[in-house]
Amino acid sequence: MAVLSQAQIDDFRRDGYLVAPDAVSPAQLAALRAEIAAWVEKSRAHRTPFGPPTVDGRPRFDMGTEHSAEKPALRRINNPSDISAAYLDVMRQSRMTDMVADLIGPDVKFHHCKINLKLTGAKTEVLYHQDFAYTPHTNDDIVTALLFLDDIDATNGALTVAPGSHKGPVYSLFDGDTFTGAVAPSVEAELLARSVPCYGPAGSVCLMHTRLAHGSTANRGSTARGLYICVYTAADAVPLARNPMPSLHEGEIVRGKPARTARLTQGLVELPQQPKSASFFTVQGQASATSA
Ligand SMILES: O=C(O)CCC(=O)C(=O)O
Repeated sequence: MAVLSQAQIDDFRRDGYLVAPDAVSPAQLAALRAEIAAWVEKSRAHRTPFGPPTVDGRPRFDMGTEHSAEKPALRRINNPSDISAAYLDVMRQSRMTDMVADLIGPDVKFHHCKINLKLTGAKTEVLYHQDFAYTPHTNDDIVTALLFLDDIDATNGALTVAPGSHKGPVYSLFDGDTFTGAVAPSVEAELLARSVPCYGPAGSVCLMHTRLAHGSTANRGSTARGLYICVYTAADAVPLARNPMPSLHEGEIVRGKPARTARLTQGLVELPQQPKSASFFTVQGQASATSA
């Protein structure tokens, strides 16, 4: 049964994104937020990124350099659906998943997920990029669903997006031979000039086309900003690069059935470099906490 209206689907196709309210039930939202609170508490005992490790052996929890026991700066949890029943449930079984199926279904496959947290005082920012350049596939029927774990407004580091950029080029994330994980500064300036912010109450979701250019600034407000970010693809979109964040549930069909064929879109894609660190923030030049 369709959850999104035709007008919302048309908006997504035109703009490359859509913000919709009530993507999870109040009980689901409360369970997600309770996990976050517990993980933030746990991070106080750690000086450097920590486990339980991800499928490929990297730390699951990453903190910014400003992290301390008194003022935690936990900024990333990799594939929370691998370690939390609440996050797994929302990934598989929520209005958010139904909305994604309305956009790229009926057959939908899970790729990976993560939480990006900006606690108050956190310096974390996200430089402009398109997700497709990190996760190229045989076609671009791919949606990044960014679920708001907190109320997001003009003060706390909202996501900003460049409407319509999903119909333009896929920008390089390289500076010469160096993988920077971000578009060139001149491209970012041009994208920022035509960007709009995505605000909304906790429980809303921003559904973003994989080629939409986006980023976000640091949290300068007095409330935390958390996003639960799930990447879903059409079942017949097949990865052209190793998953930057492999998950126990990678490839799981969350709606419909598996594909027998891969659908190919013509074109050239630049292949990303795979991160070795706990999160892409380090690739974008923002070091993790150290014990020094
Ligand atoms: O955390 C954010 O503001 C943006 C997240 C994002 O761009 C990403 O993880 O690809």
